[in-house]
Order: sequence, then C-alpha cells, then structure tokens
Amino acid sequence: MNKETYEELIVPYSNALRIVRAHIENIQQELLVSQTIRNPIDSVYGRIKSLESIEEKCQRPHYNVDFNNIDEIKEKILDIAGVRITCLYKDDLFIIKSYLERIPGIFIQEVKDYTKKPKDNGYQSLHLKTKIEISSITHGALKVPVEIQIRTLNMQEWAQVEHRARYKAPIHTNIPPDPELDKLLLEAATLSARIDDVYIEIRKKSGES
Ligand code: 0O2
Repeated sequence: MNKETYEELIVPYSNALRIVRAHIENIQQELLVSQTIRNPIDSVYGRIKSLESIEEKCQRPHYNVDFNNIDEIKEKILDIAGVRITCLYKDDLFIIKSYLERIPGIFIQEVKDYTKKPKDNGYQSLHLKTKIEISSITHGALKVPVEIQIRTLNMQEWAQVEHRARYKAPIHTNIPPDPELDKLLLEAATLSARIDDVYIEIRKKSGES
C-alpha cells in the first residue's frame, strides 16, 4: 500500500472516529447536566493507525495479512480507527460500555474483556470491537469498524509502560526474550489491579455512588 492509497483508505475511519467522539461528548454533556448520575469518563483519546503501524500489524503471525490487499486489510485489521476511554474506577468500565450500547449508530460486534481474564503479560483493558454508522456523499450509509478500549487510569499507565518496554519491541528489533522484565511487568500488573480494587473500596466507604 502506498501513501495515496492509505490517505484514501483512512477517510471513512477518520469520519467514524469523529462521530464516536461526538457520541461520547454527548454522553458526557448529558451526565454533566444530570444532578444524579456521576460522569465516569476521565478522558477520551482517538487515533488513526499510521501506515507503518498497519504494515507492522499485517506482518504479525496472528494476522498474516497481505499489506497490498486493501480489502483484506479492511476485513481483518479492525483497529485502524481506535478510541480509548479512561476512567477512575474499574466498575466504571462496564457503566461506560452500557452507555455506549444505548447509542443508536454504535454497534458492538465483539467484547474482549481483558480485565476478567488479563493477557499472559498482565495486560488489562475492555475492548469493544464496534461498527459505527457514517454517511458519505459517495457511498451513502456505511458501517465502519472502530475499536473502543475502555481502561482505568492504572490500566492505562501499565499499558504505556509495557508498550515502551516490550509490547512491540521484539517485532521491530531482535531483542531476545527477557524473563526478568516479564516478571517485573507481571508484578506491576498485579499491584495495579490491587490498587484498582482498593479504589473501589475507598469510593464505597466514602459514600460515593
Ligand atoms: P497501538 O499502537 O495501540 O495501535 P484480536 O487479537 O485482534 O482478536 P485484540 O486483543 O483486541 O483482539 O487485538 P490486538 O491486535 O491484540 O490489540 C489491539 C490493541 O490493544 C493494540 O493495538 C494495543 O493498543 C492494545 N493491546 C493489546 N494487547 C496489548 C498488550 O499486551 N500491551 C499493550 N500495551 N497494549 C496492548 P496495537 O496495534 O498493537 O498498538
């Protein structure tokens, strides 16, 4: 895939990203004026995968996608558009999911709950593979894949540290496996999960809903 094809490919994804962000802003606005319901959302971040990152993902054994086959990329790489929502409390992940479920135009196709069953490296997050309805003057109504990741701030911090330390490194460079580093990351993930549990206890004790 060359740069021109990439620029063309990402148009509907950018469109879908703007729409999801608008949906989330509307949810936040609705909660802001509500006197009774707490807004669980801390921050929202959206990104379109770079050309290089799409190429790297196509080459992963788990995906094995032909980088020059646009239809295969569209079908198999489902996080070309990605949105990350962070929150303070672990139980808010599911409250946010339930809000998104209520929005017409957001279609949740698959849920991967890495908080119930973290990845072997300790990674925790709630992944929603969604399709977002967009309208285009060329194609009319379209449903575009967007991956929505919902995490606590602790999960986000761990993922950032791990991303820098390991996650993609062995693919780009030939860094040998490092069991010591893996052990430290797992230890950090365990501590981080414990803090998330304590935060919920603190919230309940303080009488906040
Ligand atoms: P970037 O830089 O964020 O774009 P699938 O395997 O496709 O069925 P899953 O688990 O949703 O289901 O997909 P995948 O491709 O393993 O991970 C999707 C995204 O989740 C990743 O995108 C990361 O953002 C995040 N992620 C998943 N696993 C890990 C992990 O072990 N550590 C960290 N730090 N992030 C993770 P990209 O394209 O890999 O990266």
